[in-house]
Order: sequence, then C-alpha cells, then structure tokens
Amino acid sequence: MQTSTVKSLCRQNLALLPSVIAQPGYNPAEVTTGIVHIGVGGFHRAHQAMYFDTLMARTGDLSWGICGVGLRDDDRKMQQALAGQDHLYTLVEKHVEGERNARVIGALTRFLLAVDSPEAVIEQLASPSVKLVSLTITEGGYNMDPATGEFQVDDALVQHDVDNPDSPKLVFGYLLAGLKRRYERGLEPFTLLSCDNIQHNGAVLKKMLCAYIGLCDTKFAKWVSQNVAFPNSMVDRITPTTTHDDIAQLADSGVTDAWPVVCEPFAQWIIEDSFCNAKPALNTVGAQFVKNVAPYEKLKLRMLNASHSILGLCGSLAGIQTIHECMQSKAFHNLLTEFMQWEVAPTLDPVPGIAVAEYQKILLERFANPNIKDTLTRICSQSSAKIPVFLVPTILDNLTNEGRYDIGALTLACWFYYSARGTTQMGERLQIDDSLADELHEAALNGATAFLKQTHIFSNLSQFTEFHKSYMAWVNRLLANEPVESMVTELGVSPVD
Ligand code: CS2
Repeated sequence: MQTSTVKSLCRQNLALLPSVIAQPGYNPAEVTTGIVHIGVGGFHRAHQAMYFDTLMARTGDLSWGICGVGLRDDDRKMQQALAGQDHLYTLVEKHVEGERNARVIGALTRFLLAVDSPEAVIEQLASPSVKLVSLTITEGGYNMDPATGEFQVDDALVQHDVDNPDSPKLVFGYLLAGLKRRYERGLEPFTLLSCDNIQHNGAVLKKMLCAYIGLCDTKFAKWVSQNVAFPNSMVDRITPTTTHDDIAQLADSGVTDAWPVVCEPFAQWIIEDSFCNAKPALNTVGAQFVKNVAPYEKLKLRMLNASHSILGLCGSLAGIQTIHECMQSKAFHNLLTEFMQWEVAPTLDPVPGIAVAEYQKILLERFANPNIKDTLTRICSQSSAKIPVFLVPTILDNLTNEGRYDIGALTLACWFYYSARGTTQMGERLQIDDSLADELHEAALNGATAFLKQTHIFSNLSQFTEFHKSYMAWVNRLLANEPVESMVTELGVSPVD
C-alpha cells in the first residue's frame, strides 16, 4: 500500500477509509453523551463501547454516546491519542484461522482527564443527558479490604478526597460530587454499572461508595443507597495489550490509528436487570439482562480468570511468553482441563442456559487462539488484586468441602517463586507490574510461609495444615530447581484416567 493512500483516522476521513474497515452504522457527529465511563482502557473499548456502537447502529437512537474519564495521570496518553482522531478508533477482531474484522467505533464523544479538569468531570456527571455511569477501574480500584470486605478508610487519598470534595482523586469522590449535584438540581440519579472482574461487582461498588459517602454526609449516603441502582454484571472479552505490530498492520490496510484495540471474536455481557434511570436495549445486541448475575460471575471469574492466572504464574516460571504458547503445551492444556473439572466445577452453582462442560471446551479454544498473543506479563499484572478474587475463594471452598486444591497450591507456590526471585526458573528476569510488588518481594524473602501469611491476599489459607503442606511441597520442588513443567505434567493427569 502506498503511503499516500493511508488515511489518518478522523471523522472527515471516514468515507475515504478502505472498505475492509467497517464504518460506524451512524454519523458519529450526531451522537450525544448518555454515558460516562471511568477507566477507558482496551477492555472498555473492545467491550462496552462496542456494544453501544452496535446498539446505536441498530436502533438509530444516538443518545448512548460515551464520555470517557481518566482518573490517573497515566490516562493522558489515551486522551491525547483519541483527541487526535475525533475519539474514533479501530477495533480489530482476530479469529483463530487468521481472519481479521476491523471496524471503526464511533461511540466515544469526548474524553476528560480528571487531574486536569475535575470540575468538567463533575459537571459531566451531573449533566441531565447522562443516564448511566459505568466503570472499569480494575479489581484493585474499589478500596476494599479483601480480608474483611470493608472499605479501606485509612488511605491518604480517601482522606484527601473528604477534605477536597471539588477536586477528588479517587472514583468515590467524583461519584459523590456528581450524584450530589444532580440531587441538588432535582435530576434523577444515574445507574452505576461496574464492569470489573469482581464477584458481586455492583454490590461491592454500592458498599464501598456508600461507606465513602458516609464519611462525608451520612444522610446522603442513605439516600444513595435507597435511590441509586448498582446492577451486578459479568463482562467477558479477551483483549490483549495493543502492540506496535497491530498499529503497523492497520497502516498496511490503509488507516493510521494512534491506538487501535485488538480482541478475540467472543464477547459476553450479562447484566442484572436493575436500573434507576433509562435502560439501554443492550439485549437487542447480544447482552443479556438477568435477575441474578452471581452464578455467571462465579463461573467466569473462577474458570476463565483463574485459569489465566494459572497459566500466567506457572507459565512465567517456565519462560513462556503468551497464553496460546502455554496452550500449545499438552501439559498446560491438561492442567487447565483438570483444574476446571476438579477444582472449579464442583464449587459452582447451576448457571441458567450454560452447560459448564461446553463452557470449558470453548474456553480452551479461546485461550488457544494464536492470533491474540495475550502476554503472560499482562495476565500477571496486579496479581495481588486478582488472586484474592479469582483463586483464593475456590481453594477455600474446596478446603471446606473436601475438594481438590493441588493446582491452586502449585499456582501460589509459583507466585511465591516469582515474587521472591523475579525470574524464570532459567534465571531470566521477568517484568512484574504490581503495585504491591515490593511488599510481595519482601514477604517472599522471609520465606514461603511468610508469603502465604499475608492475610490481606490469602485470607486464612496458611492456617489450613493440609493446604500449607501441599503448597510447601511444590515450593520445595521449585526451589530444588525441578522444572515447573514436570509438576504441571503430573497434575494434568486425571484421577480417573
Ligand atoms: C485476565 C482478564 O487480567 C486478567 O488476568 O484474566 O483481563 C481477561 O482477559 C478478561 O477478564 C476476559 O474477559
């Protein structure tokens, strides 16, 4: 392709884009802001924004545009990339066989960086056109103590926000300011939809937000708890980090996009049918409204996300780089089959409309997609916030119900080694992105038991003698330099084989 034919992505160039890149099915200039989304990363752009894009194209109701909000200074890169292209971006679905479907998403209307303009964010939240506020602020963003389930009040940023209600730093301060302004103006509150990988994410958001508001205004906390809807939701779509190659490949097909998103073809969104403001007809574009999301969340977190963490932590020690490379190893493939069948399935509740065996099979196929190239570095990032949600509850359930937990124990042993040494078993340095990395390293230097005794991560797991024994056995074998693959192979053999 000649450079001169490559078009930069913006509204003006939409009609000139090559036909292999699908256009929004509506005029993005006519979209109005009905949603504020806090935490615009790849996942939001591949998932919720895609659903709203399809919804607007399908129904012609253009009132579901999204104003993105970034709370961290780090979000500036995204703000700038999107501002330079009228908030349009390309979403590329990569299929197992190599086929790619690229489309331009036009659902984002604007992007505000809270650190630059807190007042603009609060005013946007208070806008009468806003009906829904959604969040992807990561598992760690809820300020919840995993051991007690309570809001962590002793946090300098929480205190800062209580003292500075007009220029908060955390999400809770913004939500309070936005809700209060609406209340004072006699406007209905917005629905607050958490889209993070947390069991009971809506209920957790409600509890944390109301606890925060309670520190500032107990009467208003009560009003929020009675008048704002916080639907729980299960979200799913594997979205790896965008690479330079992804950008170059798009340029080869004729479009310059500063920050496209790539993802798998699969997408799922199950939302509790509980709204206090207008409800988008997402059921017409593949999402599902249900009465009770809990069994779906549990299935997804315990099967998909925990399996990811297992591949991430065990695979990192083996020097593997990506999820699909793990899946090319029969031993890792078998390990996941065993884990899902023997350690997870017995802990699940019946999931309406989903056959668990079929779900497992599809998951293994999704992980094996060679075109996604999801890195173990991404999967292991913020393990300190993920493991307490994805894996520890399953192990605890199995300890209570005399179930199996060896694969869980091996994974935690690998995490200990990963935190203590920061290398593969061959001594190559690993890139560790975790806000608790130093703390985890310190704990691990005090030994494997001290590592497991971090109750804010592992709850009371260290007190279960049989679990401690299993974990220590794996730790000792890893420290004796036995390759993790041999343990993976050993555990990948079904007891009924
Ligand atoms: C991953 C998730 O971050 C992780 O550890 O398991 O990002 C996963 O890819 C998504 O939840 C898929 O829906």
